[in-house]
Amino acid sequence: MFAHLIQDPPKNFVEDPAPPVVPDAAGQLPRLASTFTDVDGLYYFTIVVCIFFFVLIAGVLAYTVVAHRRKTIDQAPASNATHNTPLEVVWTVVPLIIVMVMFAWGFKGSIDMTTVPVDARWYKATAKQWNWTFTYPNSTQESYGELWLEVDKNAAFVLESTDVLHAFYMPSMRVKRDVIPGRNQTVWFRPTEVGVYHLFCAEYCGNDHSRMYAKVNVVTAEQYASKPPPWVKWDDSTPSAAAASAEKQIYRTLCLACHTTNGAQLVGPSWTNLFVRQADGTVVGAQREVVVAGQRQTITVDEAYIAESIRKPDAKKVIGFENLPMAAFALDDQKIKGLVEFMKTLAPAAK
Ligand code: HEC
Ligand SMILES: [Cu+2]
Repeated sequence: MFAHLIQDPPKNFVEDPAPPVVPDAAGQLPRLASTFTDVDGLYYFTIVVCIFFFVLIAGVLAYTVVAHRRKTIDQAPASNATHNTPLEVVWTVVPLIIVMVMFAWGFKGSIDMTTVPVDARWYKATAKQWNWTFTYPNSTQESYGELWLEVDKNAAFVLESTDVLHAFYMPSMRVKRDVIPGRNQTVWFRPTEVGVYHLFCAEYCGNDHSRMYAKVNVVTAEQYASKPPPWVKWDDSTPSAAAASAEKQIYRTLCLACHTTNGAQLVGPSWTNLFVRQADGTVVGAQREVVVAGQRQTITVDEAYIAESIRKPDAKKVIGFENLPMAAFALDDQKIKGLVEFMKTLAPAAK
């Protein structure tokens, strides 16, 4: 009866995430790289204090209930004491001291995390529903949904939100900081091990909050200097595969909620049949049935059609999807070219 309401979740919303992180014996995510060792110390201190007092208080309580219970119906109370001042002072002052230790420890940690060392490289992380964009130091180059950092170099972030509250959360680095619209928050850390790490949004920010994911690559100095593809600016002499791989980031973060790369249909058509690979290996545009101002037309897919579909989605609506929405995206020519190269890599062989 409700079958029509059940939809398969998009299967490829994160095409290529970082490898899963296995919690350690204490159920904690392993601390893979961080300058902030205090976070774990305070966590374990708090857990030990909680367990100690739970056992102590529950033990005394259980013992008293059993040992001092009324054994006959007419047994008189053994004591009429209403309070005990020394005991009350002890159970107020001791927890106060413990809580002040936790406060001081946590406060120091939060100050450390936001006091950026002078030699840090500054990145900008822009959060919006529901993706992350990164801008690199002294550069206008951006990457989407994926970030590159150099190992053993302090990385500082200006955190910017263009819409609602988000939070920048990297469990392996032991950092979490709210991203607040209209206010520039900062956070920093030093990645100390080469690897691939997760970055999550940790502040509920709407429908696709759980998909607000970015992959963080911590690479060696040589790899960082060579500027990995999605980060470097490319030009017409760049091999098409490199251009495709550069702008695939856009697909991963902006388009995959509605378009798949495996033929499955979500809100919009899959991208697998936009181009066709011919027997000689050349890739040509496929035929497309569209509605233009109420008229049915057959067109051949080319870069201009793709650009128009992105910048003015309502100009030509694909048959079968006439009533489905796509928001316009203001992407520049270079990004659209890269996306076209990426779409071409999905072309099936001609029959
Ligand atoms: C909210 C869902 C949604 C998102 C997000 C979305 N699209 Fe679309 N897209 C659609 C729908 C629906 C259509 C079909 C109707 C039409 O032609 O406008 C479509 C059509 C297209 C077409 C024409 C496809 C064809 O088969 O002829 C292209 C190209 C396209 N989108 C590119 C993109 C790109 C690039 C992005 C990311 C920057 C994107 N879309 C993000 C929903 C979406
Ligand atoms: Cu968010």
